Amino acid sequence: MTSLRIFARMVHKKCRSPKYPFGDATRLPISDEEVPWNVKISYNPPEYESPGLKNKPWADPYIDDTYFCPKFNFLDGNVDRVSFMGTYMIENKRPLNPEGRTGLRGRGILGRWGPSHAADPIVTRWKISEGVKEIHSVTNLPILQFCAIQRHDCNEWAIPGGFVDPGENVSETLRREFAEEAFKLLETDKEEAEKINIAIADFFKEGKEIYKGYVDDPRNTDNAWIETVAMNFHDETGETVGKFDLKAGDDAKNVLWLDIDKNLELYASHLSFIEAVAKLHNAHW
Ligand code: RP5
Repeated sequence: MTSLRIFARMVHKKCRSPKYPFGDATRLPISDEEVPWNVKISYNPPEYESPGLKNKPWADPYIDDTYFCPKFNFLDGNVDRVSFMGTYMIENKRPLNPEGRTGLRGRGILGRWGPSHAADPIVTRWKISEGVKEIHSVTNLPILQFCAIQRHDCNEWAIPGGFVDPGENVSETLRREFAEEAFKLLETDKEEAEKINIAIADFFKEGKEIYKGYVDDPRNTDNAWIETVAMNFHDETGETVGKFDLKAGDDAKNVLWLDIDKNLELYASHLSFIEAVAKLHNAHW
């Protein structure tokens, strides 16, 4: 599995917007030039830790708890604390965001100190009109669609991704998240769920890795951030996964096949993954 190498390293922006998306935390404003840790500035940002993380089985303890001895930069039991971005620095027991300052200390709403690993299934099919691929009038290229969800927390449209459970294989996370968020499989009647499960299981065997690395997610902080593996699963005929009715699962408000276009506004850095997929299929962008 090798990712497409078209991603230029960008300064993170979505995780620097003044208001943290949860709680009442606000970030210290910093300029693009002040983001890298090696640029010396006087820096004293606020700290935020969501009170909801306390005693959650999927979350790390508070960083200063004496019994909490995480092995940052290593596989720590079944918790993966290795970053796709290389070895990250530790300062005052806290891991430092490999992409630099965000204007907020602490781990915010994220369960892990350091990297939280996610997986993003980009499921695509062609837009078909009257039995043929629809061609875009400006670019003269066929229009690709991807299965998108509308997030409950911010109403933005996104890839139906999710966090990798400790010890879980990424390919299992990709399939599980898609089934839960786009097909509401946990609540679908048994017979229909069985049909969908079989179709998805086969379909998810053939994927192309699009991206592996840091996500510019609004929940990131100086000490906690999201990384993902984004994979494309393409239904060329629209006859496998593309033919089932989509149904938004618990984590989603809505789900639909969204036409891919460079003017879409998507959550976090998801648009850059979608651009790579459009180019991979020589589709309209
Ligand atoms: C994003 O957060 C990742 O790319 C992934 O799509 C998502 C995982 O978080 P939840 O959707 O589970 O909140 O940055």
